[in-house]
Amino acid sequence: MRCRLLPPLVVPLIGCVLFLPPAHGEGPDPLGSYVAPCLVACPAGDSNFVVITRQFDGSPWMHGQVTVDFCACAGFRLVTNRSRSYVVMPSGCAIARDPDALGVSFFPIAGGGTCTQGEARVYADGIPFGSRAIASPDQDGDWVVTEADVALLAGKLGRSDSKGDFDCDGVVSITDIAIVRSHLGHMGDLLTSLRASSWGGLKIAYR
Ligand SMILES: [Ca+2]
Ligand SMILES: [Ca+2]
Ligand SMILES: [Zn+2]
Repeated sequence: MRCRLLPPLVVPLIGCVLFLPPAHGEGPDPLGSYVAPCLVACPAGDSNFVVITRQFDGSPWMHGQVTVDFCACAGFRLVTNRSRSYVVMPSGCAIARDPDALGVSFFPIAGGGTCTQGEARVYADGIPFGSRAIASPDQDGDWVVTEADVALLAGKLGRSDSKGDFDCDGVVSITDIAIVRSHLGHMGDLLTSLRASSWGGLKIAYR
């Protein structure tokens, strides 16, 4: 309506564009957004990985999906036995969700195992937002956190192995061991855990 008040020759030049509402499709800004430095994934899904997406003007971005992609990490497996606050993509190795009104995406990632190589890759609207090493208290990937996982981590003490660095201080320390111990007994679910275990592990479970 306000366009009609302008001289006819001026309208095509400056157009009604001036009066359009601000485009909310400005897009997510990788540099102005936040991706948590640590990615911890327990089979029980009790550790939150957070991504906060903002547009280039600093306002929250929530106009598309945020994705965490584990497909480059063959040793890590998502637990997909029940619904969570994110959806598992058809590939089975990536998860996604819509940010909330403040641009915040919480991912209580349920999974186990470690990467022999590769990291989790984060995207917003398909735009790369960086990658993160995966640290799972389930170090051996059988979807149960046991003393065997603690023993594996103990073998990494003093190393800069990001797969065993749960507090992101750059080294595997007794603090990381304590964090894994706090997850002892956590599992995806009993049936999937038993299926993932070797037959020997199965016999031990029923002993
Ligand atoms: Ca385990
Ligand atoms: Ca550490
Ligand atoms: Zn846990």
